[in-house]
Amino acid sequence: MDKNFLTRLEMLEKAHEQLITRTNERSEEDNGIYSRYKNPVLTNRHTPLIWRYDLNAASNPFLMERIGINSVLNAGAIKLNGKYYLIARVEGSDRKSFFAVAESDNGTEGFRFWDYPVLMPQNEVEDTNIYDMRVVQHEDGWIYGLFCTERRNPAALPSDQSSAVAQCGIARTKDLRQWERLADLKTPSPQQRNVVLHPEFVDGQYAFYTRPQDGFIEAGTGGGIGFGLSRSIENAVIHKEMVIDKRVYHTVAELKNGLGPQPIRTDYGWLHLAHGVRNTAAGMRYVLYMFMTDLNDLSRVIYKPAGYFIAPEGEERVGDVSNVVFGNGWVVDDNGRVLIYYASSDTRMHVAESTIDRLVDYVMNTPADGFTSAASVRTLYKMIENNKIVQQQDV
Ligand code: M1P
Repeated sequence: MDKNFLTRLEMLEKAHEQLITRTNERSEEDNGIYSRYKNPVLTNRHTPLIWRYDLNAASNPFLMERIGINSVLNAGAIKLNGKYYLIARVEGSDRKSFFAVAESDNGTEGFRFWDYPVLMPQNEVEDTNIYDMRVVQHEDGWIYGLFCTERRNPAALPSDQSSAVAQCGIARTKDLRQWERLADLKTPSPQQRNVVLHPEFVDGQYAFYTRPQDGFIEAGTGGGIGFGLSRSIENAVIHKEMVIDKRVYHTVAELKNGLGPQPIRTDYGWLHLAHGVRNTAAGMRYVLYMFMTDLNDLSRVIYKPAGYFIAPEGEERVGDVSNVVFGNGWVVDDNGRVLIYYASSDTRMHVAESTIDRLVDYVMNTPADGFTSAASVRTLYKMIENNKIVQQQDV
């Protein structure tokens, strides 16, 4: 075998191994609510060399990358038998996304992709693109993956090659390796994205969080985080969809929003992580926010802090679609630690760490949005006045 080929192969393997095995530290800057980890947990360079390079010196003498991977983003997350799994959206340089499982022992570093990505079974109408899986361990015993399936709009004129229809695809598995594809979710809305399955039955039915939308990009008259029930999961149909967290003018979610991962049950209510989108002169800005719903009435929001929980910071601000953070996976450990996985700028995956106690405190005790500048200043006044009293008591 050619010496240059071998030298290059060794160099590639060494660099790849170094990237995967590097340690990840928690950042010292923290707001008391969560701490970010310094390094991304997954990037396009974490994908296996055997996906990207033909390692045969005869057919690839220059050891070129034959299949480009553009980005690794918007991963669902689950902990099984003590291991942490990210079911990432991997996007090739051909713009097609697919799912691939990466595994870690501690959830903050060492994520390694399995050799084969998920070969998602197809329904009668093939998906053109699939992305953003929410992984839910349901009380019925299955692990479900709900994801966006996108196809070209059949009504689009030949001159329009970007108009698409987004719907919710559903698949289930026991081991993250073999997936059984079920029928796409049917709802009253023309399009759906960001659909999440609730982990428990509600009134004996499967409960879904939805994001109704009129068009592919714009929520239109739709939008808001919806909620609906279906008797069946094999042929899931929601007849009645109600919006439980709507879009509101001049908030972080005025343009659109969508639920992130499956909610977490706490003693006080269900904790939710979602993304909110606003428009700016520089394009859309995606941030993460949180809220809590009632334990008995899932459609009732009982706490919602004003503003964002995580916004793009530093290097996170720049990427394929800049000024975006998007989170659709989190994991709760037995000791109450919560690992929040989020993607930045549609390019790479990060992790932040918190606890159930901190998140509950944040959601229940952070002031709610007053929807005007004056209301925000009144909230500030209350904080300042209370702090003056505390400071006087301390003297
Ligand atoms: O580019 C930002 C995000 O845009 C879409 O999210 P939403 O449907 O809420 O607008 C999705 O394509 C998502 O994958 C992407 O990260």
